Amino acid sequence: MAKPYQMAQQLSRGDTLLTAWSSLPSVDLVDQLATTEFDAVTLDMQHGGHDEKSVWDGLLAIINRQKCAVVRIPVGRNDMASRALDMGADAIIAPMINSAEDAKAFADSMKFPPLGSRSWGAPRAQSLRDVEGGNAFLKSANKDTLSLAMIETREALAALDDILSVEGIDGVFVGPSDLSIAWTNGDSVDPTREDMMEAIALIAKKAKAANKFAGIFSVDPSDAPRFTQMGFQFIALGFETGLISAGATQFLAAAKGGKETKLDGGY
Ligand code: 3PY
Ligand code: MG
Repeated sequence: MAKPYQMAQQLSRGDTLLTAWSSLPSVDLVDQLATTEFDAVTLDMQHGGHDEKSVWDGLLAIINRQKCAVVRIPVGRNDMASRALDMGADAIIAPMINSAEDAKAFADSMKFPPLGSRSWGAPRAQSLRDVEGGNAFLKSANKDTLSLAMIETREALAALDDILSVEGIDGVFVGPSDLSIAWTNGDSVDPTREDMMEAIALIAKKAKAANKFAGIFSVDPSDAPRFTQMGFQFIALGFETGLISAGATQFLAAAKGGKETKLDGGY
């Protein structure tokens, strides 16, 4: 079943989208994530186990469930950014974008001419997105699909204005774990550090001023409302392992009589 591109429109009208983060390259798990109330599923090729085949299969599953489909590519793999768009993704997250040059190279692979040099050939995306004819696809693809540049180093913070001014970059996505390592000069990884929050809020503020979107990985899900307040509209919440163990903890607590919540085991 097809699903038209909608993510860009949803963000433009001010919606907040919560995404599950898929690390395990199993199409059944991806499909399960897409059946939950998450608005999107993000397939992680940087640190997760996803490869081209699991992204190909996973995107189909997510789109069939009428959810937004996002891929995080490995560092510098702009060829994979174009390929994941050809496979049907709504948005691509590129890690470690540390300069305007990094941002330009990423944007170039994401957008058709004259904005970039994305190469033509997306019959699968066209069919999954129900776009009639190549010219209609060509006309709308650059605005329908989103390039999100990760801000997660001191260099990226210093170059933020330049990164945001690159045409073809639709938004930024904060990686708080790497940012915390940079923040502490390699001393610790602590993505929820209070002393980074002002800098993180400034990223969302600058993105908005530049008319671009802001997203973030919210390692502690209870921080999500705070990030929304700051202006982040695309918030990643967690991977399968965390979701499975949180679910197991809740089920076991209920089984041991500790919870009144009615849980459904799916049978
Ligand atoms: C980070 O926090 O560094 C990330 O890349 C989030 O996935
Ligand atoms: Mg990172």
